[in-house]
Amino acid sequence: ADHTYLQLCRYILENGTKKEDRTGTGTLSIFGYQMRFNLQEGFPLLTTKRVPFRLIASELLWFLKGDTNVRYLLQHNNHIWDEWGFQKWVTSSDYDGPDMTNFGLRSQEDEAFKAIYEAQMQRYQEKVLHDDDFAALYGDLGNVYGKQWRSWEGANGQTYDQIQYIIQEIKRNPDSRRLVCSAWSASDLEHQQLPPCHYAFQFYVVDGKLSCMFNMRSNDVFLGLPFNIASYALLTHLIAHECQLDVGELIYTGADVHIYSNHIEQVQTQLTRDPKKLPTLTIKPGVASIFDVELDDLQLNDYDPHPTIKASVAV
Ligand code: THF
Repeated sequence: ADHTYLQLCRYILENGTKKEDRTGTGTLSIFGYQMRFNLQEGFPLLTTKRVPFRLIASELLWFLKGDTNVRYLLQHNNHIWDEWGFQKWVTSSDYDGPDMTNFGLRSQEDEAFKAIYEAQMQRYQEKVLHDDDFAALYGDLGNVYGKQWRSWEGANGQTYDQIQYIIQEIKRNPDSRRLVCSAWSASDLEHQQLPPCHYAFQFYVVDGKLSCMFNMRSNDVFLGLPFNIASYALLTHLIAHECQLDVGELIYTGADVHIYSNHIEQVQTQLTRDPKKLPTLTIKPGVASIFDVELDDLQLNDYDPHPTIKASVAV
């Protein structure tokens, strides 16, 4: 997995074009790229830097519950979505603190501002955790993955559980070519904090093995992609487990695939490291439905990565 990933990093450094972006950070970007990971070779959690599996697992379980409120993530000490809920609060008329315009960039450039921002962020987290009304308003990220996957709203007002449909179909008709889940909704774009980056995925069954292809419209290669690969690998393992199949291949298809300009040094450091043996994943036997899986049911074995490499997320 590391080799395939590092090859993409090298390709972007050599062939990427400087491109401005929504966040104002600037990127090196390419358009269109595919990677394949054989899930029989191990669980594709990168070893050339430490990738926090606990955060990937709690985020995926959050999606699978159909939850869209960051309260669940905060309760599991997972902060990867905080900035998006925070943004919703500080741009609302309820917000009464110091000006937070463009907080993502400013907190990286201005130490004094960073301290003020962190105090407000802490206030935000406390309120989401302990104030139900606040959490309902500003912890909820709207129509993000959990909603789209588990309770897609049709034009007729009915809701559709795309994950349940996929599982039923795999059991009933594994040859199906409709094992698709879409998170992209044209009619939702104006209400979404952040339209889905991984916007669709599809399963495929052959020779008793379950494969998955996922599509990304936009991909932050240094921070996001290692999470995305592991997350879809975990989803494939969970669905295979429930359908009593082995795991096959994980296929990634990316469109605007980019390295943020403030991640280049980190990528270069990672490129100097030698990949190690991949870990393996065990799912506790006896968990019948993927909707009942808890964090403790998932065990990652023999993960011995190179150290963490720190970087700031663009908001
Ligand atoms: N926005 C951007 N700019 N990049 C993304 O990867 C991204 N996501 C989600 C939504 N918007 C995005 C959020 N996913 C980290 C990882 C995944 C994220 C957001 C942040 C991150 O900072 N990871 C750190 C560890 C963080 C920690 O320990 O708390 C890391 O080193 O991996 C793409 O889905």
